[in-house]
Amino acid sequence: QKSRAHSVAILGAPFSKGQKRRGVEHGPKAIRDAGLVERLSNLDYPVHDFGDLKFQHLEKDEPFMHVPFPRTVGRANKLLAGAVSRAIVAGHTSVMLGGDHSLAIGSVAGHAQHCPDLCLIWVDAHADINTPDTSPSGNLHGQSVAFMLKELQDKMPDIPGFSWMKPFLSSRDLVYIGLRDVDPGEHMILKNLGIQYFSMRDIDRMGIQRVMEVTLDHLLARKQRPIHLSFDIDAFDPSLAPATGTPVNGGLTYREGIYITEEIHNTGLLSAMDLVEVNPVLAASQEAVETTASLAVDVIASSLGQTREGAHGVYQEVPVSK
Ligand code: B3U
Ligand code: MN
Ligand code: MN
Repeated sequence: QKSRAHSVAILGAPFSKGQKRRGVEHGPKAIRDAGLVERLSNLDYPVHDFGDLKFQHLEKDEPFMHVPFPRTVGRANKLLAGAVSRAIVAGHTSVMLGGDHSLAIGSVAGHAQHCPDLCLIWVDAHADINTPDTSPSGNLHGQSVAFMLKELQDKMPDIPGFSWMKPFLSSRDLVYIGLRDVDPGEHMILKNLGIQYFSMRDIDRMGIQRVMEVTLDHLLARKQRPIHLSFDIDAFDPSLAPATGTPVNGGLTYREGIYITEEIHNTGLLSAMDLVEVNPVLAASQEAVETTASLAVDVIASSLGQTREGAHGVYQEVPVSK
């Protein structure tokens, strides 16, 4: 097996101000309740659950343009960046449980502090690459990637709350998988910057096996480097992940999603990941919550080495009683 034996740090990020619906702050609890730590303990490295980050509530946080809660989101991400960065320095693979996808700003920024050559795989129905000027909603969870990209620096205004960070990622170091709801301004940016992406149509056409081959080749062919996986649960079809804020029909199948994470694990280069947008409050039933949260656990476990073919663990040979 190629994967380095590693310890895992779980960081809960109960935060929802990157968008306007309530409930996504309960994502970390739902994912833990679905048995995350227990499932990861079946893999062969230590798991440290560092609990939930405590985000501050800001009394005064006026919108910037039509962007709500800018200082609150900026402050939360600064805190998260510090926590992820410390987890990486301590030698852990960082697993951030969201919360909404604006948290990827801090998670990837914190990872990049110690792994400046990292690459980013963004699995999502959405591109989350709006700038405040292209965003139809103003919501920061639809703008996370725009904060990271060096090439968009001159398109991004100075948003209050974000002076702690500078763009750190090149557009060639990013690949999207699962897109099917992309705003016009986002499509312009994807095309303009020549960003590698695989929409659901591309997956239909090429198959997930080829998509992963091209993805990993695009990011790793020149050199091996740390991978950050940012996984939005709404990449899956809503029939599999109903408990999320902005479900979009025609998403990943279970097998496509797990194949993505198995392939990422098999590189041995996964260094940090996010699992975001599980919203237990928006689900129609408790069963819908459990389906979604248990899918999130499968995604995380598979990213960290759980295999569908099984594993023989401690066995060196077939045991026989004499
Ligand atoms: N692209 C839209 C919608 C959206 C983005 N991310 C989610 N929804 N989850 C926006 O608001 O930027
Ligand atoms: Mn997203
Ligand atoms: Mn999404």
